[in-house]
Parts: sequence; structure tokens; C-alpha cells
Amino acid sequence: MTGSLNYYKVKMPLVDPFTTSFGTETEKEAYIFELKKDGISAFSESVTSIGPFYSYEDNTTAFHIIKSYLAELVLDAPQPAEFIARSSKVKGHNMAKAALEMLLWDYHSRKSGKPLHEYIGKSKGYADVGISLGIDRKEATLKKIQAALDRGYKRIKVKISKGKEMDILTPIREVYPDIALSVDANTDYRLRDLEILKKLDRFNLVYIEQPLEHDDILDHARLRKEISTPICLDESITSAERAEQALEVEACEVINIKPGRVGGFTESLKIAELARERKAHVWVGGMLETGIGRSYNVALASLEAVDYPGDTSPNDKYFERDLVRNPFSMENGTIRPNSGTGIGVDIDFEMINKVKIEAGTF
Ligand code: OSB
Ligand code: MG
Repeated sequence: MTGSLNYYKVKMPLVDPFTTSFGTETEKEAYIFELKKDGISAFSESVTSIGPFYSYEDNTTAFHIIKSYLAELVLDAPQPAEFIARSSKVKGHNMAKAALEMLLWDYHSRKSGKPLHEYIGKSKGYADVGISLGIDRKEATLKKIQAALDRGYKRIKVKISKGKEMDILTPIREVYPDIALSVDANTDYRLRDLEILKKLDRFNLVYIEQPLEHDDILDHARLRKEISTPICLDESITSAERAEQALEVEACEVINIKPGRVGGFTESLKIAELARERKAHVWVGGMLETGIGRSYNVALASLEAVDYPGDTSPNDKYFERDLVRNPFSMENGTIRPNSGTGIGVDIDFEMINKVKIEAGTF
């Protein structure tokens, strides 16, 4: 029998507004998907947001692509590889594809009786956790950093934007000269800003994340020769092939894997292995996901091949009440993936019903 694919569009306020170089997010609007077949219910989330400011996809484009082209390809619960083959005729739209590809990973790991992190490869059983802090007033940022250090976070990442980088970093390094610190520019610079980017070398950063254009590899390779701060690519790495090209031309030494950005877990696993072979560093990022999307990130981040702390904060950084009844807790800067089968989330349907603004079945 074929299964059914349900969706719930939810809208939840963020605990704290999140400001990056591309804008401020005050609430989360996300599509949650549920695949029901043969007594198994699997869940996933699209990492797209309200507008196309991180990448060209947003909730509306993802929903359109899923409804018009992809939903019909998952109803018989194929293996993820089969879904990728079937959906390859749709160009791009990785986030839309990832929402369903990951749904199939949850489905099949539940079917196998294993937790997702054991199903996908060699897991350490925990993920090392860093925090991603949005742009805020100096005092607020310093307070958040202290709170994060007190909670055991293993790396502090702060968002920067062009023209504000010195004002953001100088006070942080004054108070915390030695913490593991990184910055994320979310594409705010160009090669012509080289003089500013060179100044960042003095802050002894673990890396600078995505300084240049969202689809650039070549200018990052040029930039890398000019600065001593290691480069981490986020937006530019849209597939394992892209990752290989970036490493080949030495555009970066670190990669932020976001399963949503690369079309799902299959590509994510390839990138993690590739980075290990090429002696590059990898970690798992986040997109302010609810506990459903986050559980995938934590499972992936727990793999041995992932060697840097990720942006996989516990749920309370984002939401007062999440969509799951078993939120993550952090101990000594680590989070354990859920132990149930698949992504192991205990879905809080009462909460989903409370915050859903749209729902339906494909
Ligand atoms: O660039 O990593 C990013 C959030 C939304 C969009 C892009 C990014 C981020 C984050 C937050 O840095 C990561 C998280 O805590 O989920
Ligand atoms: Mg980033």
C-alpha cells in the first residue's frame, strides 16, 4: 500500500531575535513533513525560511517544488538513493529535496529498529557543541558569551557584517583573549574588501565562515592566499562535488555541512568522508530548526568523521516550547543524539496543533 505525506506549516516566535548580515529573524516559520506507511511515521523539516536571504530558496519555493514535483516520489518510501535518482530531473532546490530525502532516512532507520546516528555510520554517541550568536549590542553579546561559556559550549561563533567587524571583535577579544572564536559573514564581503579581511587575522579566529558570495569558489581560493585566518565555507558548498572542487582549488580548509543545503544526508555523509580524506575539517551547522530538524543535525554531528564543534545548540536557545517532548540537553559542551529509533523525537502534537498555520496531505 502506498503511504501518505502530511505537512504542517508552523509559526513560532524565537526566544531571541537572530541578526545576521542578511537580516533579522524574529520568528520561525517551518514546514514539517510526516510520512506514514506500514505503521511507521517519519518526520522531517524544511530548513527554508520566510524569505530567500540565506539562499535562493524559501518556504514558498520549497512548498511549490515539493507539492508539484517531489511529494509523489516518496509515497512508496523508497531508499534515499532511489529518491535522489527520481528527483534528479529537478534542478537545484536542495532544501526542498532534503526535506523529503531526510524523511526517508528517518523512515528507514525506524524500520531497521536503529537510531539514525547508528544507522548512518560510525557515531561517537555525542556531538561537540558550539554556539552561533547573532549580531547584538556589545554588552548583550558579552553577556551571551559568558553564559555560553558557563554552559560549556566548546566554540563561540559570532555573526559579523561589513563595517561592524572591528566593533564586534575588539571587545570580545579584550575580555576573552583565548576562547575558541569564529565569525560568520554570511557573504557580506567581496575581494575588494581585502584590507578589512586582512585585519581579522589579528583576532586569532578558528575560521571565518563564508566571507564572499554565496555561489563563489574561486574568489575564496584567491582570498585564502591573502589571509592567515582559515576559511570555512557554508553557502557555497551545495553538494559533495562542490566540496571536492573547493578543496581541490584550496578555497577553504573547513566546511560547514548543513544537510538541508546539500540536498540531504546522502550528500552530507559524502562530504564528511571527503573532508576526512582530504584532511579538511568539518562540522554541522544549523538553520534555527525546530527540534525535528535539529535531531538530524545532532545525529550527523555525532559521527567520528565530524571533527569540529557544530551549531547544534539545545532547543531552549531557540524556542520556549519546541515541537518535541524530549528536547536535547547539553552536558560538558556535548549533546547526545536521541536514543529511540530514527530521529527519536517524541512529537508534541498538542504543540504542533497550537502553532500550525496551515496543514494538509499530498
Ligand atoms: O549561516 O550558519 C548560518 C542561521 C540561519 C541561517 C544561516 C545560519 C544560521 C546560524 C544559526 O548560524 C545556526 C543555528 O544555531 O541553528
Ligand atoms: Mg553560516
